Amino acid sequence: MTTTKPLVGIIMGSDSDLTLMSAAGEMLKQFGVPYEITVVSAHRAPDRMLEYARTALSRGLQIIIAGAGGAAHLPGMAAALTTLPVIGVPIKSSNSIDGIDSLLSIVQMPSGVPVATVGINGAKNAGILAAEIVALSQPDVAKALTEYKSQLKANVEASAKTVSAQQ
Ligand code: RP5
Repeated sequence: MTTTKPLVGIIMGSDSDLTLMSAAGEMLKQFGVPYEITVVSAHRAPDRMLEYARTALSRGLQIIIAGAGGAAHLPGMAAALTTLPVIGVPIKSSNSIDGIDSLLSIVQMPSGVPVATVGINGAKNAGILAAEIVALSQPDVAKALTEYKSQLKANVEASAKTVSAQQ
């Protein structure tokens, strides 16, 4: 990496989301993508959310990953406030109905304001997707992703051999 300035901003509605959302940061770290991570609640601290989303582009961020549970408005509001791509992570938190409410709150955005939504608790995939976007302009990140995909393939081939050997 030639820069250590964060390129990806990971935000979440509560510190109770942190354990789950850390998986996004772990993937970004693995691929060498600098990121920042913080709590930005749409409902409990709307002014903080406005400030974060409105300044994200000028601060050098390229992507926002936003996770929230229940009435999960943070990703959609972030998308409304910036032209940066926003990846939404629906969280199955203590106040959510198996994460389905979070999923629908995030994925069912009005026309014109997209949020790229991963699966329920899909923070890991959100991190990979963000790295794939960064990789469009960062060859070293693209190389790390290629190696990761090769490892996935090798794992499947190893599993296939193990399963075949058990028959
Ligand atoms: C949402 O409410 C947060 O994203 C979290 O998933 C959920 C519960 O928050 P806490 O009551 O644990 O702070 O806004």
